[in-house]
Amino acid sequence: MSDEDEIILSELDDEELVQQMFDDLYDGLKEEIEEAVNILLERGWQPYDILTKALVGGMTIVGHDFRDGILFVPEVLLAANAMKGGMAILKPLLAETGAPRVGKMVIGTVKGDIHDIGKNLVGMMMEGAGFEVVDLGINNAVEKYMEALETEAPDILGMSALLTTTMPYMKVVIDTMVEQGVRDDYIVLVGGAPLNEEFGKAIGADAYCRDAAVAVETAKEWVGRKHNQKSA
Ligand code: B1M
Repeated sequence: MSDEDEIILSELDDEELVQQMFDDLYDGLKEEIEEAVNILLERGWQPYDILTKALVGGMTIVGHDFRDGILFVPEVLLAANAMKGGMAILKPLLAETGAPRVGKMVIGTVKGDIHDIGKNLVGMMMEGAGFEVVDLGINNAVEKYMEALETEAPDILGMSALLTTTMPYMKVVIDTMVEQGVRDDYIVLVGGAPLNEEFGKAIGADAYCRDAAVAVETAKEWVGRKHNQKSA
């Protein structure tokens, strides 16, 4: 196919379209990603499947090439921007489950870290599962978390970190909660690509969540436990 041959997204079958989305995400083509998301929705795809199979799938490829020095920060930013365009379409649909309010979570990326795609995804999925979510954004110092815990009184504190250099900051927050005598008032969940279960335990979090779906399941389980304790 020559460069001038334009690809008509709506003429591709599902598999070709998802492949094309991987390419478009890689190239940071936000409008194309938005169009493709809408096409898949029209074809009856579940929002969650579009998110995980097409968008997260595409971002994984970007991640590998970023790691291997094939892509650089400006390209990855464009890819992230395209992904956010697709996520913005899916967000209200994921939240539309009409689930009863099951709890409240404050979530933010830790100090020194500006990665927010994973955190946003967790927030969206939590909202979709009926949680109220207060998003503190990126680069949060301990004071910001402590203030939010006091003013928002959530059930859960969620922290995200994508860098090996920023993940230790989660311990700073948890240690401060302990010092101020409020650690046990909240469920603390942590996540982000470089973390693992062992790290979660070592810093004193209640649980490490591998992905957004696990975050929702873990949050439900812990909030259920907390309510049972209160009523016992
Ligand atoms: Co960054 N970056 N980045 N980056 N970036 C990584 C993380 C990296 C692994 C890439 C690599 O080298 N392979 C690497 C870290 C290496 C390390 O620390 N060991 C890296 C680096 C080095 C950097 C910079 C230092 C690069 C530089 O400047 N030289 C710089 C740091 C800036 C800073 O934060 N101070 C940087 C910058 C950037 C961009 C700005 C270009 C961009 C961020 C855009 C944005 O977020 N708005 C970016 C991106 C996009 C990435 C990769 C490619 C993709 C991250 C992502 O969005 N993944 C990433 C490579 C990778 O992870 N494969 C990389 C998709 C997302 C859905 O997954 O975030 O893991 P994830 O979230 C998952 C789970 O982890 C979990 O659920 C989510 C959904 O399933 N989860 C939680 C996450 N948070 C949770 C919180 C919870 C629960 C679950 O709370 C309850």
